[in-house]
Amino acid sequence: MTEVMHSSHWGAFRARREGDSLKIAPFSADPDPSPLLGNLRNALNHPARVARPMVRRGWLEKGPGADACRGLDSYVAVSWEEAYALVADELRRVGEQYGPAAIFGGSYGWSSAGRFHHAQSQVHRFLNTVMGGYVRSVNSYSSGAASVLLPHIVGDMNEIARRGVSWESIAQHSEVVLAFGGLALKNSQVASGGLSEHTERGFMLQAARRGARFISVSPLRSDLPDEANGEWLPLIPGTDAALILALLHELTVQGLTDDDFLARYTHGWPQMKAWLLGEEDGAARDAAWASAICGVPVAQIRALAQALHGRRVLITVAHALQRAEHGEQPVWLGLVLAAALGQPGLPGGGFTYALGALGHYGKHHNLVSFPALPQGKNGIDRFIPVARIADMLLHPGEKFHYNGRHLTYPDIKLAYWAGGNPFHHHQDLARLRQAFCRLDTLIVHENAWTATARHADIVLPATMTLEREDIGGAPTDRHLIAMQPVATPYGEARDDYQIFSELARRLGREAAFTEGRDARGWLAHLYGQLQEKLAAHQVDVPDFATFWQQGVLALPQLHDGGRMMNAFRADPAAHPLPTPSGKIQIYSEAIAGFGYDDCPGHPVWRAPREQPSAHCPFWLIANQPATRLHSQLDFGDYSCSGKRNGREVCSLHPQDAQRLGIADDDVIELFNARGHLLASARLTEGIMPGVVRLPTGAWYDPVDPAAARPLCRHGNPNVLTQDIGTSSLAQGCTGQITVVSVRKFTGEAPAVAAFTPPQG
Ligand SMILES: Nc1nc2c(c(=O)[nH]1)N[C@H]1C(S)=C(S)[C@@H](COP(=O)(O)OP(=O)(O)OC[C@H]3O[C@@H](n4cnc5c(=O)[nH]c(N)nc54)[C@H](O)[C@@H]3O)O[C@H]1N2
Ligand SMILES: Nc1nc2c(c(=O)[nH]1)N[C@H]1C(S)=C(S)[C@@H](COP(=O)(O)OP(=O)(O)OC[C@H]3O[C@@H](n4cnc5c(=O)[nH]c(N)nc54)[C@H](O)[C@@H]3O)O[C@H]1N2
Ligand SMILES: [Mo]
Repeated sequence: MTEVMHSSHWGAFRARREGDSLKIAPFSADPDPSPLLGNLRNALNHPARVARPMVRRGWLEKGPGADACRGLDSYVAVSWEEAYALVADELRRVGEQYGPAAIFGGSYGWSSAGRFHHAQSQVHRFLNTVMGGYVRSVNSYSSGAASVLLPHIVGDMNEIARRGVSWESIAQHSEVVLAFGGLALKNSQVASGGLSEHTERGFMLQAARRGARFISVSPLRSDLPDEANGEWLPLIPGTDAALILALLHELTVQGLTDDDFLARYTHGWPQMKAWLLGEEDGAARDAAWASAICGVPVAQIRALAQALHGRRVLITVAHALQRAEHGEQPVWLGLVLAAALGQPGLPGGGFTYALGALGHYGKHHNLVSFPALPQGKNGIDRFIPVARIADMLLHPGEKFHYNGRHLTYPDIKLAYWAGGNPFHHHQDLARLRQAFCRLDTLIVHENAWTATARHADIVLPATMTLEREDIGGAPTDRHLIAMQPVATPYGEARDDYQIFSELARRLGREAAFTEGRDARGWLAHLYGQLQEKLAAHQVDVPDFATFWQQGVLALPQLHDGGRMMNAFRADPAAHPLPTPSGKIQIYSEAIAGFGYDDCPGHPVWRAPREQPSAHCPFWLIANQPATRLHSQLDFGDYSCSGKRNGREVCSLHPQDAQRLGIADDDVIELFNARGHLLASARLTEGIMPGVVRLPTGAWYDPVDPAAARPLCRHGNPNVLTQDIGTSSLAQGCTGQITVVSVRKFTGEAPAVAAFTPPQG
């Protein structure tokens, strides 16, 4: 078969089919291609793919309704004709009986890189144009706390993340890069919509060669690549806020704060300073106080404060830190620390959010972005913060706090999911199962038999990206990619668009949904819009047919990284920040006015409700996996190469292992009040004692899904994590850290069955 151009969230590539496997060559302009491409090699015909429409037996026999059998039941294969009829009838029933406010269409998830077949965009457009709307979810699992907090205190998150300080500027100007949560290259290999050039490694090398000092504050040494030639400052998970408060205290008492900057560009430093010094409550937030909380020695805290003074310092705070209870605090404090050092708006200095967490950040923006599929109008104005899904389903009608509002959970009867995997992304999976059991109906479009598909009532087989035409592109990637198909659909799989078009027809709304276009028609239409937008800037690009044949289009970019803060520093009166004071809000009257004890008017330290104890002595870090994107293609070659005997690998310190009688490669059990799991032990000095690390993304594989404390034999950390919000302000996801107990597993370990499809 001929070679085609294609793209994924982890990179552009050329592909050719050879028998059952794919030959993949990374995009020629990519200086540091991602090994994640290896997961595509064996994906097309993997037995874990969904081959036919399937309906859960209990739902088929008893009809819609709450059912505790979800996750336990068998499936019945049906024809597409029957499947369409069942879905259309059920949508009609729920729409007529309860209205669109009983449909949850949040459908959170990353789906695939193509911008037209992007499954969330498809399901949202379908529910808007055909059903009149749906209850949506807001914010993300990625940055739930930061995206709500930052507009109160500095401005839109994008301006200090995607449009923050550029890697070029760091390579040229930064003297100290203080990275809370590190700058792991495993993370920057990924960007939503794709990235054609992986450049972070090169930029870090360049900066380090010039003499820039990288300091990674993290429980894991591997969060800073060797190229950065940096230092590792280990701290106890979840305690960065205490450390930063002590740094601020030290700078203050040593007279090392930039008081001119604080006076001119910030609001509320006096309140903050008084609190740091303990003027109100007699409790100084000094190095001794913080050391007892974060485990960093007093002398090291003092030395770090000194090292930050008088230098060009860039501070970055990884998404990970805010994916924890009170996750708002380290983000706010990172900004305050940069301000106290007088750095925001200087080349290579200041605060940039989540640098390196994704391949988007620190990059340049395209002059114009590829247009998104229009979503239509949602007639329902009800929403939840995305990670409150189980609360919503378990507590309809109950009130909750969010960003100054007192909202009510809607009463949902039907959830429609395409392109996401809640049994990957959500916390406390036993509780999530109970929540999904309350629904009348769960409809899922999937490529593969994920745990979410296994809890659904109707599973419709969706094509995967390699089986259809699309256009891949991200606002921060200068290449637009024609994603040409390399295979025909697996089994009876159909495109999400094709499925929704047929459902729309049966519900009498075909024209509203399709606007008379097929998939190719939409690609040409969206490309035409891009062409028009570029023409308005006097940029000519080839017509669609030529682009399609070329496979790649280079787009013009802006080089305006850090533009908001640079303009503000240059002239704060002419370019105020979009905050109430027009300045950096070290104190926020708006947040104070909400009256939340878990997120008061200036940043603070608040201890988490669960902490290590004799019962659960370890912190578990459940971070992003190095060998895949979330749970996508967990059955792929590269992902499987990172497992041992099919189980996910959990890292722990040799001291802890010795005490527990655990050797490298042993099967170990992690457990707490919510569940337990099996994993393979890996001993490493690169982790703090008292901390274990198990990445996310191993497909949830419970021995008994209905158990009160299920056992996942594959190693999915979300069987253990806590399902609580970051605070009343943002209600973000808190899955990154949780407390657990660890022991060696004795006896016969059950074989992993995650990739074996259910009976049907
Ligand atoms: N404990 C813990 N949990 C976490 C995190 C953490 O740090 N710790 N991180 C969180 C974060 S940041 C995120 S973003 C989430 C990610 O959570 P998700 O985005 O839900 O994870 P993915 O595995 O990317 O799920 C995408 C799903 O879409 C399917 N898919 C791909 N292409 C298509 C398509 O074309 N059509 C259809 N219908 N389906 C398709 C894939 O098979 C896959 O199952 O996880 C969160 N969960
Ligand atoms: N390979 C790969 N890359 C990815 C993804 C993936 O699934 N796979 N997912 C992408 C997505 S959607 C997102 S949102 C980003 C997420 O970006 P992040 O959330 O920043 O990524 P994580 O790997 O979860 O966490 C980064 C590091 O923070 C450290 N850390 C954890 N807790 C603490 C703490 O309390 N304090 C400090 N100082 N450090 C801590 C951990 O050691 C961890 O390795 O990653 C993106 N990149
Ligand atoms: Mo994310």
